[in-house]
Amino acid sequence: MDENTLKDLLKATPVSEVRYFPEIGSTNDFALNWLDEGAPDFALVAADRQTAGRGRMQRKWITNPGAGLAFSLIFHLDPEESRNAAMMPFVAGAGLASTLERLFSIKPQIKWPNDILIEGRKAAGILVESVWKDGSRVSVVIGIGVNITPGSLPSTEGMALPATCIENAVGTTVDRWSLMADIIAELHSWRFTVENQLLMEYVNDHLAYRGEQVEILHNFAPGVQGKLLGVDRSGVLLIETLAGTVSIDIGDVKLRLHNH
Ligand code: BT5
Repeated sequence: MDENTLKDLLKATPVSEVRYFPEIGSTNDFALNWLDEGAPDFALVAADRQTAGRGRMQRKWITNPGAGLAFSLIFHLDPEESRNAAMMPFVAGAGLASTLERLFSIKPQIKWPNDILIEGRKAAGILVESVWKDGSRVSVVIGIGVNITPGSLPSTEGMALPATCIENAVGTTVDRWSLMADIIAELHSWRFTVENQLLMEYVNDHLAYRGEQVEILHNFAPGVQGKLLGVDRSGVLLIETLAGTVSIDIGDVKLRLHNH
């Protein structure tokens, strides 16, 4: 892949500008710097390989060369989007899940707040980072990593969830760059649903562990346990506990199935 070919491939999408790198530290880091230097709305940074790919809370995201997708989209937020910025991980999650659902007739799951699972295995991760000005969020960088070929799978050491890749999950070869163009186009349409019911309904319909007993860990300490009810319109997770319904904010929390 090279930048001009990628630009051609993305012509039919609303992407405004493209930066492509055969190798980069992290596409999110580049996008955050580019924002500082005036990157336009819906600009894209993509790479074949990341050497310092990031997850949430200082975790690492592995992007092996020739095997996956690693890209970041820049959104300048209007006031309505700024108010609903907590929904941005779900805009990305819905964009990913609905594209995979349409192209491959599978039903991916959105694991709150930022993973895409196929049959319980992690196929993609999302990292949304915000830029604030005068107390409000003015832009976000939406980073997306997707495992495409078996070569994208990281070693299992220290993994919280088993991983999978799209090719193993659907049983065919996949053209990763045209898949990226499809995901971007779909994500763009979900962007306009941040304030309506549609996005929340889609997320709840695809929510992993819904109705199951889960545990929320805060800074790895045992925390809230209960039945996962769903996500509300502000992106908050609702858990039914013995003491009533508890709302969980994105923050530094981790969701896992409760195995007792
Ligand atoms: C995420 O974090 O899942 C968000 C990943 C976002 C990656 C994209 S790639 C483009 C952009 N640029 C970046 O630098 N980042 C974004 P989290 O929920 O914290 O999960 C991280 C955990 O997922 C790690 O601790 C591993 O256990 C696991 N992991 C790492 N690489 C993986 C992979 N390729 N496939 C499946 N699991 C992986």
